[in-house]
Amino acid sequence: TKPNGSTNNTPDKIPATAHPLAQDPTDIASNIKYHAQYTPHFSPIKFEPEQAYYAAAESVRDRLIQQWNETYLHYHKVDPKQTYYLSMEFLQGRALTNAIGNLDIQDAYSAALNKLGHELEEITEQEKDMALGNGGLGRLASCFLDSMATLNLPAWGYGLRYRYGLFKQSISKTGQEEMAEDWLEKFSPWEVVRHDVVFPVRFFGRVEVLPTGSRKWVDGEVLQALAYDIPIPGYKTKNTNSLRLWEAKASAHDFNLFQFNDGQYTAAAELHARAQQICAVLYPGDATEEGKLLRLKQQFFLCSASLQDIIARFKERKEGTKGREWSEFPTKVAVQLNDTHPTLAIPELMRLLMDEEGLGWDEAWDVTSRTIAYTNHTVLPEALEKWSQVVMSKLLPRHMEIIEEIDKRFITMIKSTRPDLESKIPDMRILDHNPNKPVVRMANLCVVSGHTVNGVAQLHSDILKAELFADYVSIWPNKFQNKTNGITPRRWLRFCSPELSQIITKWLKTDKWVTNLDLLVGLRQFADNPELQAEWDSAKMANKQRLAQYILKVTGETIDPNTLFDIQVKRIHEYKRQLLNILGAVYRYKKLKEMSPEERKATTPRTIMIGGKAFATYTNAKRIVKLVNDVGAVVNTDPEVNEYLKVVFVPNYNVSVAEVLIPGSELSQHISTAGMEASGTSNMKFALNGCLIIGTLDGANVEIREEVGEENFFLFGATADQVPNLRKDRENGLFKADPRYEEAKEFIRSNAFESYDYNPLLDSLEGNSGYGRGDYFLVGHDFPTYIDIQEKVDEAYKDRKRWIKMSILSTAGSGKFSSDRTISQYAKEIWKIEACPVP
Ligand code: B1N
Repeated sequence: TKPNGSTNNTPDKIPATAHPLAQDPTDIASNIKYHAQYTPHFSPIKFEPEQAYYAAAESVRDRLIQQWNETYLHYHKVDPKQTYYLSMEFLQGRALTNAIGNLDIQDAYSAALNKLGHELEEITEQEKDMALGNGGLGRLASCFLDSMATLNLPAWGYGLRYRYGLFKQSISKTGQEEMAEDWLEKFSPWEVVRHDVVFPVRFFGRVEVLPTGSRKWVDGEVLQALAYDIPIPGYKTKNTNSLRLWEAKASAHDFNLFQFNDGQYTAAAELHARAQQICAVLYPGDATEEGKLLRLKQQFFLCSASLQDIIARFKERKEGTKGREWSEFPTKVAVQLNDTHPTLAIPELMRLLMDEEGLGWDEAWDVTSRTIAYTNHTVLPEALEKWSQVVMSKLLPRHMEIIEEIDKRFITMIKSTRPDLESKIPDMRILDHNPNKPVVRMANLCVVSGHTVNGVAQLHSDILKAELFADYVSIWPNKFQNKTNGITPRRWLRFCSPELSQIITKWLKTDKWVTNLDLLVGLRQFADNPELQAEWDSAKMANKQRLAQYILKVTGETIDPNTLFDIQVKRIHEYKRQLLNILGAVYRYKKLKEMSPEERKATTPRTIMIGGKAFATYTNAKRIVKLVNDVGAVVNTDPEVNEYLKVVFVPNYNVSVAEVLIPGSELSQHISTAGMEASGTSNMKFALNGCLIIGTLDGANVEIREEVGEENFFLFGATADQVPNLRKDRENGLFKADPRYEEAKEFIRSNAFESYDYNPLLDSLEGNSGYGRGDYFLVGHDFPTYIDIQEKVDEAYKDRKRWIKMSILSTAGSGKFSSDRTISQYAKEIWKIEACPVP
């Protein structure tokens, strides 16, 4: 202990003493103060919320590190089979509330911070989101990490440490603007750099044939991958897993001192600059050849570093148990590919086994194909990755050889065992020799090489088997599985809505639902109970008020918590049909304008909130963002209607914004064209929080409706099997537009909102064919049933008792959508791993 009081403006009576495992608030306060003084990041005058956040986070990290190390050592000792979840994206959001909650020390931390003159809620707001992902796919990876730790599964996440995550969105007169999101601006207290975990990763170069006949990848440029670990605590368990993120570095001997002293500063540090580019940003724009090459480098960097690490761990443990064979590798290692983004793990594992470890092709192939499994997240053709063979041969010459060999052997196998499929070979093979642009089809490589392929909701998995991968199903009927997505009930209910959680615990007489979400069905028997209904109503109202305050803070708009809160938040994409939502809002506005004041009073007042980011170069998505803002500007300032309707664009939608929006919502929109949204996961978060869904029969909506009951789900729109014929009808001029639909579009075209030219956006709904034209997403077809069901929503909301009952039943039916259930199924049915609890 050092004398205190001289530095840091903290209450003097609390000593600054290291108490890494403190339990009582006074000792925790001392430990927080210890960090403020002895692991400082700021000058020693202030102890404002920001300083308090860093000190509190470091004190939480202290106790995580203890159980984190124990977990690693325990896994090392037991040597169980482990899963490695390879993903280009992890959308972690904030860590402090989650860590404190999982460690079950909220009350003590809250009291400790009070002693230091702070409020826990205010402190946690200081943390920047770790936004190393785009949307659902990245957030799914993060929910999975939470469940793997909570279920005590020996599992790792592997990703990249992007310097800048998903851009920060702001809204100006011209629409969306993007800014770099600097999550590392003031360092992250959650990452630990492992200076002893470094692997070389090569690019370019050539293949050398050795006198033995074996092949070796040489020359080119070599960068270093350095590991940064983030602790992943489980809920009320010691097990604390790791998310390992790689950073690219060049080494000192790549710095040309001679050139530098000669004044050639840029040239001297060229490789250092190229290393920095690799992890500079999440998803570099791929409109240019440079952008495409950089993305491919990122993918390979992740795969190569991760596999070298996995193999090193296998070998390290192998030495302990004499004589373990390479054929045992798949009994110790399961690798899951989060979409095709880390597909290069396949040829990289083949290369490492053959060229570095000396295995033959057949042995290496057996190990690789028994190790790797692949999750598909989309059937959208533009999202199915295809890499130019020319680019791949230059950047990864040895991998291209290996891919060619896999392709060749696959074709040979078909010809000899399945001559009936011979005509399908051009579609099924991995290499597409289109003379204009020969490409490698990554999904095909995954299906041919992996032992299991899964979709992310039942409907999606059915579509994969019936369409995208139908030909492969006839060869390997048992390779294809479904794993319906899930969400962690800790972040998405227990921590983001403490009020509702408390009520659930009270009525179920247990808090076990937090790790056994099926217990929520127990609420069904009380759905009509007026006492529960009153408590439920007031908790929802508190969450709505918190949301209203947030909206006021970020938009300046005042919204009324007594109106129906209707939310659609997700990435802006034409298939997600935010345009249908806003056309509905425009139609509602027009009808309200035409009503008498008395008629207006009889309507159900609504606040429509829409939020989400548009990819920077996706023109129509950006136009939709602008349209929502422009409609809001008119509607919200129209004194005739703004008591009954507001339209608000929520800027910069991200994980921590979702944690405020979702608990405060009553209706949420999941209205994609049927067959196009693989699953959706925010639909599950909303339903879990007692929010009713208006939606199509798409993705996981189908299963949510089954679980909550069809009377508690506002269904509309075409079904997936009708979509192809509806598109054909459209092409054949057989589509008849509903007059209400024409009215809404005409209203926008008449410049009712802004003199901005919305014709190009609306024109995408006209004509009769083509992707993105001729209303490919069937907004026109689904508009009338959408308006009809919205009227049913308005009616239902007028009956408060009925609405609250539906809300309770929605939560009660959400048990299936815990990521604990999803991960248990992956563990059992794909990875074959078992829990390894730290004693
Ligand atoms: O993955 C989510 C699903 O719930 C969503 O329905 C699905 O749209 C989403 C290329 C993707 N699919 N594909 C992507 C992400 C980044 C990228 O560069 C594709 N994201 C999804 C979780 O299963």
